[in-house]
Amino acid sequence: MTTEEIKETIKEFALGLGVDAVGFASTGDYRSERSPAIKDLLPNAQSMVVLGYREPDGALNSPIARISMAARLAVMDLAKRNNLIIAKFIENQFAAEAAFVLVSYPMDSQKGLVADVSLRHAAVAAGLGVFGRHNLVIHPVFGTRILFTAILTSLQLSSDPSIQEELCLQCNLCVEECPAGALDKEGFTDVMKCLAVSQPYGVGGLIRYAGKFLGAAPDEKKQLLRDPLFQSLYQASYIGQQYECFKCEAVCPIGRSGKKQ
Ligand code: B12
Repeated sequence: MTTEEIKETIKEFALGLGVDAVGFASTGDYRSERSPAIKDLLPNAQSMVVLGYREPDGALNSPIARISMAARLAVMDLAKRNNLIIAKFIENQFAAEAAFVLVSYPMDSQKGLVADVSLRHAAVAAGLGVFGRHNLVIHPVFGTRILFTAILTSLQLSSDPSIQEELCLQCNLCVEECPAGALDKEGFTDVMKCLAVSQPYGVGGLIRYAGKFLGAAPDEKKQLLRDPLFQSLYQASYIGQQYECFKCEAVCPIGRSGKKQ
């Protein structure tokens, strides 16, 4: 089989599992300054298969973050399962090694908010999109409403052609509608501002709650455990109900309607 045939075989297999977009990148074309080297993650890695999953319009158009989060959790589940199936397919069919990263977690706590693989840079390298004003990757069909995972493999596969067009409309809606004001400076997301609004029940919220709880009198402690805030923290850590904001994805007009496939 030629490498193009191998790519086509993997792509067809992945699309059959509910993946919406598939691209390939040679590790040499993946450039993410702050991320670890791919060789540190899988010494024999030569390329990566980048998988894109569209998030449903309805989920992102809902004013209730919980509804958006329901679709996010489903994408995360599907993507996790598919990563394993596709990695084993690659190993079995082509006698190669394959390992993968998930949508968000696990992450190295020592590195702060830098993941093992920057999936936006991987998607760009695999010809699946370009960065927009919101610092998210815009896919030509699905717009910003797409999430990525990646499978690293020892297969030597060439990169798909990169997208040359500017897909961002520079409409500035993402900047104007960001409730945290986290996108004011071009090419930079103010992470702390974004986190405060998008993940109020994340580790920061948990630390604040724990501090309050530890300093409380016994009666107050009972009340604090019945507080809806405790329920939200519990849901965030237990079922991964993390995000309370999807605004920069939701307001982006690209890929919002029309035929998807
Ligand atoms: C940690 C993390 C965050 C952190 C920090 C973000 C950050 N600065 O990187 C927080 C919590 C703030 C966050 C927020 C969000 N995230 Co997030 N996040 C991640 C995660 C897990 C790791 C990212 C990472 O390693 N960053 C560190 C390094 C790589 O970033 P960096 O080099 O500093 O690059 C930054 C800038 O320099 C700039 N940049 C870099 N190169 C270039 C090039 C150009 C041309 C431009 C214009 C900008 C630019 O963009 C980056 C953002 O600040 C990824 C998943 C993954 N494994 O990649 C998801 C991921 C980036 N998040 C995603 C999403 C959707 C979100 C949110 C919308 C929240 C939500 N509800 O889902 C917001 C969007 C915020 C925004 N508009 O920037 C998606 C993006 C999908 C897409 N289509 O692009 C990802 C890829 C998850 C996924 N698997 O699909 N996220």
